[in-house]
Amino acid sequence: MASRLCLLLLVACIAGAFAGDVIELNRSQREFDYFALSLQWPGTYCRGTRHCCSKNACCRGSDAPTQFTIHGLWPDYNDGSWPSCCYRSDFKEKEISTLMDGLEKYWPSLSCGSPSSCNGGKGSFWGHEWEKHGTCSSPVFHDEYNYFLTTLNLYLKHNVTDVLYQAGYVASNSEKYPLGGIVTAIQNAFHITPEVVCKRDAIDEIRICFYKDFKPRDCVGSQDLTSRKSCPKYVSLPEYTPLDGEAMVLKMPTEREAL
Ligand code: U2P
Repeated sequence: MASRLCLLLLVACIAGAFAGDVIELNRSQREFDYFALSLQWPGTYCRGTRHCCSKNACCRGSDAPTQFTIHGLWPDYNDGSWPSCCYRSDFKEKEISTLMDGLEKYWPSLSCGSPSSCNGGKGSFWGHEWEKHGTCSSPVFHDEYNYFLTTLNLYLKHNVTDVLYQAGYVASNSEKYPLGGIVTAIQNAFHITPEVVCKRDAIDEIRICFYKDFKPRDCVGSQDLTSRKSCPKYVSLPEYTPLDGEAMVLKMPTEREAL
């Protein structure tokens, strides 16, 4: 009787795994504590663009993004670490096909690279974010659609670019702004302290954080201005000048290369 029960359970588990395409990857990771919505500044990121390809939003010429775009919604721990690749759930772009317009606009890849997926392959930026971070957002999210939809809504509700703009912090290749002023503008708008990440003196990312019910909260890396790892006291928000048309055409993969 007992062995029959064991067999039934095993069959049920295998059937479940194949039906949902979900296989437990790393059971040892405990439930996360909070979410960080990580936003990247295209002006800083795109300056590193040396060649172009169709998936890189830095290469959209005059349509290249000029606002913070989404890097990811990351489940994090209060000790500054984070879980990753929590179970196997291979990214399926068709599950989020109805969100494509918003994703292309607000959550584009800013590179031509193919980031690694959790099972060792290479994939899209969205696939990387879902598999590495989205799978660790349980029990809040269990599927791609809700993870991406909620992230887009959170982003649209917390317009960091506009908050900085209203405070006079606009993209510029000549101005330097006090880091404290940028942090204060965000504190005033959302009543929380963000985390700011820089590449040399240029703002690279701003992260705003949320409890599991999406009420805003301080980020863990935000407590002490002087320990804000990578940023100096005065920072820039660089403008990005898209590569010229010739550079783009020359470096675009041919149809054959793209196959
Ligand atoms: O900061 C460098 C990379 O580390 C990952 N990261 C950082 C902070 C955090 O709270 N969670 C997290 O995952 C990011 O990796 P990615 O998602 O890009 O693979 C971040 O880029």
